[in-house]
Amino acid sequence: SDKSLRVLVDMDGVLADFEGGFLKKYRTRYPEEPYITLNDRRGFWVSTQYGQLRSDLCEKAISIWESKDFFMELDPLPGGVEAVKEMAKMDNTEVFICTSPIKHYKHCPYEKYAWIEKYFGHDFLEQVILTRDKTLITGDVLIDDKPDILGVEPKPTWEHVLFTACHNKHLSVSPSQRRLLSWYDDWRSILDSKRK
Ligand code: BVP
Repeated sequence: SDKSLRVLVDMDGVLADFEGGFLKKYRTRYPEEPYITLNDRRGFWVSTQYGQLRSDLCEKAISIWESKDFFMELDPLPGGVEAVKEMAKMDNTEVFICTSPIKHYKHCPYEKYAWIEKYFGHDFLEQVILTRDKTLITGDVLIDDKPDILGVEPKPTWEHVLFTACHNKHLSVSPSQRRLLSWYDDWRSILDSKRK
């Protein structure tokens, strides 16, 4: 039991309130356009559901998270920063924030680093992994709100624990998939169950 546990924690929808930040800025920028309440969100991709509402709303949605200051100004989700800080202080526990930047790279990667520095401090930037393919990253657990995490590696090393979000709360996931309902749920037990 002296082997380190490596925990990968997603950022958008797990630590940073992407959905809430999106809806607020979308409604401010497009006050006359229809929108989807957080309660009515279904499916991981915001752009897809807006495109289904009306085809031109897909690009309007994308314009929101491609704008300067979108990622920087996201609020932290309740309990997340505290949980990750506590996790990082535990014996035999490595924590990495593992997040996929958008391909419109003008602001997003910079602002993700700035957000992590703001809430965790400069030294925590050592723990940041930006990747578009999380299956390539080795770890014991990945806490992520995206239901399907796919990539080039067919057998990732991590167990994906689904973090509950507005878009996935109605999904019936496979019985083998574990959920973390929020950061006030028992993440310590999930970690303990993976320790060797
Ligand atoms: O950078 C985030 C936002 C973006 O995809 C990334 C998801 O990263 P992870 O949470 O998986 O690390 N994003 C993009 C779109 C549409 C693009 Br077109 C979207 O609808 N939702 C979304 O989160």
